[in-house]
Amino acid sequence: MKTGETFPLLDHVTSLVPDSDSDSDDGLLAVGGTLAHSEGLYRIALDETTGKPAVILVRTAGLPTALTALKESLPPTGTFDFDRAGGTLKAGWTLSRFNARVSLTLTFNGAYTQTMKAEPANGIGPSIERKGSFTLTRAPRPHDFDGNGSPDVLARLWDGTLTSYDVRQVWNLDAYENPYELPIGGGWKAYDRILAVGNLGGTRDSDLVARDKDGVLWLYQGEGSYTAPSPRAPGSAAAGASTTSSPPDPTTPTTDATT
Ligand SMILES: [Ca+2]
Ligand SMILES: [Ca+2]
Repeated sequence: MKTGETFPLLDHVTSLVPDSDSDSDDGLLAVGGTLAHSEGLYRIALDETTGKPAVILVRTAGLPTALTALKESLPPTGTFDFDRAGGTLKAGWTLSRFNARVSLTLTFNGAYTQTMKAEPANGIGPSIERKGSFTLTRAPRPHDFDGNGSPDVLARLWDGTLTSYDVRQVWNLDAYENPYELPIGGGWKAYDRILAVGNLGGTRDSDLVARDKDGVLWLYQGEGSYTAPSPRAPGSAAAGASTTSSPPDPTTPTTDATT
């Protein structure tokens, strides 16, 4: 008899064979799973009481059908001491099955916000998602102007833009890759010398000193962030030079500075 009705029995099936032990001819044995009862061997047969097909778990495989995190090592929360951790940050999952798409998204906006997500590739069951935020601390490194732990090379472009190249990134480039340029800011034509002098004080990060056309030295405090050293209007002069309240007008550079 066919009624055209459909009955949800299993959420997925990997194999299906006739059930030789069944009293009727239409019993089936299925390997598959339900979100409610996990992976295993199921018997599908007509329920004598209701007259409708029903599914009974014969033997469980001990694994959930829903994507499940069996073990997890999440990114840190709060403050994370990058030096103490040996300069690595690990995050990982042991999932209940392979067919999953896993992603870890880190967003930096002063602090790091992380979203770790695992989606079932077969569409069965919900995704797993973990969210958190943390800040990284690390002792400053020499010539590390963006605070990522490796030294940087600064270059002044023809238009007076100061830009930074990270040595670690350059070092690991393949032949067909270009180095990543981190623009710091414009107006650096005003100086005929730009020197990475190490940490002169103030901030704990390495600083820059630039000399303008009048011989005035300008101190740029390193800030150890991805936008540093900020080309703010120099407010401090170094080595006993005078102080002004606005940046000098750009002049033709006489020397390109790399440090
Ligand atoms: Ca760096
Ligand atoms: Ca400093």
